[in-house]
Formats: sequence, structure tokens, C-alpha cells
Amino acid sequence: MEPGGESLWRKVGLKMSQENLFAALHAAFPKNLDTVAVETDHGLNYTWRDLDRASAMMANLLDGLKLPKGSRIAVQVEKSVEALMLYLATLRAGYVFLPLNTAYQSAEIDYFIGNAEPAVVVCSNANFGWVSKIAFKAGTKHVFTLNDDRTGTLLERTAHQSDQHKTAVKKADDLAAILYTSGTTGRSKGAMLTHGNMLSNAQTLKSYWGWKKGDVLIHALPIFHVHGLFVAIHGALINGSKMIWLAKFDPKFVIAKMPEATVFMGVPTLYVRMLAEPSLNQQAVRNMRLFIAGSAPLLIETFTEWQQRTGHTILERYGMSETVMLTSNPYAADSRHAGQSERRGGTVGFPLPGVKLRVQGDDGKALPVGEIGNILVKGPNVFQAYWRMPEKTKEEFTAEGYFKTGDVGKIDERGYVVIVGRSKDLIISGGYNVYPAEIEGYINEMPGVAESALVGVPHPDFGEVGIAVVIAKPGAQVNGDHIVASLKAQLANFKIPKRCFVVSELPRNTMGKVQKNLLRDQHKNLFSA
Ligand code: MCA
Ligand code: AMP
Repeated sequence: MEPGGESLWRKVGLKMSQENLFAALHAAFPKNLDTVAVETDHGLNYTWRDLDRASAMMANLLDGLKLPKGSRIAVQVEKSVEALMLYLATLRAGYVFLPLNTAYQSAEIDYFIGNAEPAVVVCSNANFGWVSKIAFKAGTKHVFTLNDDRTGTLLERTAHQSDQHKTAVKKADDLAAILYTSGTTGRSKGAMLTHGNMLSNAQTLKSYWGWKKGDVLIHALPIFHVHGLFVAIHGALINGSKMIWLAKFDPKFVIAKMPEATVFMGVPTLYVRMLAEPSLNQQAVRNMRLFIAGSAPLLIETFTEWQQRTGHTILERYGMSETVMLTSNPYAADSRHAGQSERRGGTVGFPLPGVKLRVQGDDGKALPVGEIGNILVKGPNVFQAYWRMPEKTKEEFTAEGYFKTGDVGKIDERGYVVIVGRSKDLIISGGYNVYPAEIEGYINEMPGVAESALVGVPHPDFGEVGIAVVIAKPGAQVNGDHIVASLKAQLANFKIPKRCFVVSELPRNTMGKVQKNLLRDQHKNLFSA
């Protein structure tokens, strides 16, 4: 455990023998368990007692399956409070949670399940046919269903369980979750996050963002990525705060609910969409305390327009699946930085307390203030390893234990971190990551295609979207619309290029490598408003 880790558990009144993240979250539940913990957009209220009992019952179900230690529980289900309970139950029983984007189709799920070899898979009833086939082929023994209308075999089986459960004893270094991500080319890598990674980050954010009694969070993000699952849920639970829970982001609904809430978290697209609503005004946000943005760069126009319309300054922060949160603009005066409290647009703020962040050149030497280089990080929040990829893990860490983020940026004269780009070939579209190499691989397999390049171009709604540029084999007829249609049948919808151009040649440098920057430049105004 990193220095300082011990005090994390003491802070929440736990003994060092128990370092299970669930135990810390549970310890923060309000004294009166009959108050509302989650209010849904369907008007349902779940109390803290409901969360406690249902997660105990699900944990008992998992215990009863007699799974091997460290078993992965892979979950691809629509957002629901029961899905949240399943996450808590997995921690509580001491297993490893593996969330999967609901947009993933069979080829993607086949890879994740084949790679992670989960002991349990939970999917929706609608997908049971193909998901269970993949799971059983990979050796998974148990496949349950869980739907977003409180039905499914998981709940049927849970109903017979006791609502008392003794939380599994875990050490801070024990694995709690695997999140699939991909920093460079190649197949997705499973980032292994421990109980300690997540609790240290949740505790830091609780204090850095000034969470206080009575805070209410509007939860409008999906719960299969770090932002919605860890930053938002842990933030509310560790503060004993109620969540207003939306199955799907709806700007009108969020704005209408703001008078009952104090905190909102979103990717930039959510802010762009709320700004398009006439109902967003100072009256609507009168009780709000904090708006947080992250997962993708927040445009300065969005930052400024939000300030003008609402009188609130969005707090932008920066993180990764491998690290949870790394930096944040200050909520209040930061004593480590001469008491600066300004939230500066276009920056991601200061390294969080406990996080060390370095900017260095390709030669590995630290760069002076203001110079642009590679961002590296170290801290109790940084993941353990990539699942079953020791070589990749080794490549991504320096000898001193710094993790190479693949992001490029600088630290300004006031200590604020500015991200200016990425050394990894990655497109972030509406907060979802798209890896060009993966999409290009699919396109290159199509009949008549000689080569392809996927690049990200600015988009008014999603911030950035992928477009494909393709060259055909000599004599072959290739159609861009057909390529898009064929990709749609195979891949998650957010990965589909918004346009596909067939051209006679791709721009190359003297080494023959495709110059993606030129393609980006050529198409940069494709979606301008
Ligand atoms: C939907 N579509 C998209 C995206 N989402 N296209 C590109 N990028 C996207 N993100 C397309 C669909 O393919 C579909 O196209 C059409 O838009 C409508 O789909 P629908 O599902 O109805 O879209 P939506 O409900 O309007 O979704 C937009 C969204 C969603 C709400 C912005 O993308 C979203 O929830 N994004 C948040 C992602 C997130 O939580 N990221 C955090 C990652 P067609 O009609 O052609 O089929 S965690 C992370 O990054 C780190 C660690 C961090 O720092 O937080
Ligand atoms: P993920 O693979 O989902 O973990 O995405 C992590 C990546 O999202 C980071 O490496 C950054 O490139 C990007 N990211 C997250 N937050 C921000 C932000 N506030 N500004 C710019 N990029 C961000």
C-alpha cells in the first residue's frame, strides 16, 4: 500500500483488517437507513436500507455459487438501481466487477469475455441468446439476466437469499474491478483497479470537491465507465448523499430537477446539450453548488457560455480508466498553490492531493514550466497492472513507477495542468473512446479495400467524431455508405465513423506513413455549425 493509505480506512472508522471499498462506502450510509438514497426518473424511491438489504442478498447469491477467489463478474446491462446494487454486491462479496458498455456487439463481447474469463455473466433478457452462447463457450458457469424493469433471473434468484451479509475481508491491494481500455494500438487492455485505488480517490475527491451534508447528485451518466460508476457513485455514497438517477441523459429532465439537487457531473456533450435548452437559466440552478466536467476536453466556448447563462463556473477535471481521477480545478482555495481558487477554463487544474504528475520530453527528462511534453503520473489511485498483459504493463510504467498516460500537455506558471493533445491514437467522441486501429482493422478486411485511415474531426455535439478515409484496391468498386452500414452490423454504435470517403490516395510522409494530421486538417470543417 502507498504511504498514507492506512489513514484512509481509519478516516472512515474501519479497522486495518478490513480494507474492502464496500465497507468504507457502507460506513458512510446515513444513520437513518429509511431515508431516500436513490430517486429514479420513473418516480421510484430506494432507501439506504434497500441498498443495504439488496446488495446483501445479491452478495449471498454470489457466495452461494462457490466461485473461485478473484472471480470476475461481467455485467452488460442497461442502467438501473438494481445494476448499482449488483456492483455493490460484487464488492461486498469480494469479487471483481467487470462492467461492459451496452453498445458492444458480439465481436466485442466475445473478446472481453474470452480475455477476462468471468465466472458469472449478467446480461439483459434481450441479449441472453448470443451473450450466453459466448459465455458458455468461454467456460463461464453462470449466466443471469437483469433488465431495467426490475425483472430477470438474477433478481428471481436473489429473492430467496438472506438480507444479512458479512462483508468479505479485503486488503487495499486486492482487485476490485477491471475496466477495459486501450491506450495505444492493439486489443483492449483490462485495467486492474484495487479497493485501495478507488477508496483513496473517493476520499480525496470528497474533500477536494467540498462534498457536504445535504448534497444531492444528479446522476445522468452510464454506469459502465469510470466517470459514472466510480467518480459519481462513490462520490455520492461516501458522502451519504442522495442521487437523482436518470436511466438516460435527458437535458430537459436534468434542468427541471436541478432545484432539488446540488451537484452535477457530465461529459462536455451533456453541457452542450443543456445549453441548447431555453429552460437553463439562473433560476433553474439556484440551489446547485457544483458542476463538474471531464472525460474529454471542455471547449472554452462551452465553459464561458455556461458561466454567462448560469453564473456557475464549471470545474473541469482529468482522469483515466487506469487511474480514476488525476487532476482537478480547485473547488475552494488550494493551500498547496498559494491559495488559488480560480477554476480556469481550458485547464484541468492541479494534480489531486497525493498524485504526482510530471511532464517530460521523449528523452525522459523533466521539462520546465510551460513546455509541452508527455504526462506521467504516480499515486495511490494508479492501477496495478493490465489484466494478463505483464509486458504491456511494464512498457507503460517507468523504472520509478510513473505511469505513461499517453496524454500530452504542460504545467502553466500557476501550476495548472493543460492537456494539449494525445500521443496515443485515440478519438474521444461524446466521452466515449474510439481506437482508430480497431475500426481501420474492420474496414481493411472488407472486400475491395486496400487501406483506410480513421481520424477525429471537431463536432458541435460530440466534441470530436471519427471519419474514415479509404482507398480501394486497383479495379475494385468501394462505396463509403456500404462500409458504414457494414461496420454498424459489427461494432458499438459510437464507434461508427460519421462519414466515409473513398479517395484515390492517402497523404504520406517520406517513410510512407499516413499523415493523419493532414486528413484531420482537410476535414476539420465538415461538421462546423
Ligand atoms: C451516441 N452516438 C454517438 C455517441 N453516443 N456517436 C458518437 N459518440 C458518442 N458518444 C450516436 C449513436 O451511434 C446513434 O447514432 C446516435 O448517436 C443516437 O444514439 P443514442 O444512444 O440515442 O445517443 P444519446 O443517448 O444521445 O447519447 C449521447 C451521450 C452518450 C448521452 C452523450 O454518448 C453518453 O452518455 N456519453 C457519456 C460517455 C461517458 O460516460 N464517458 C465516460 C468515460 P445512429 O443514430 O447513427 O445509430 S470514463 C472516462 O473517460 C475517464 C476515465 C474520465 O476522465 O472520466
Ligand atoms: P479512458 O480511456 O476512458 O480512461 O479515457 C481517458 C482519457 O480521456 C485520458 O487519457 C484523456 O485523454 C481523456 N480525458 C479525460 N478527462 C479529460 C479532460 N478533462 N480533458 C481532456 N482529456 C480528458
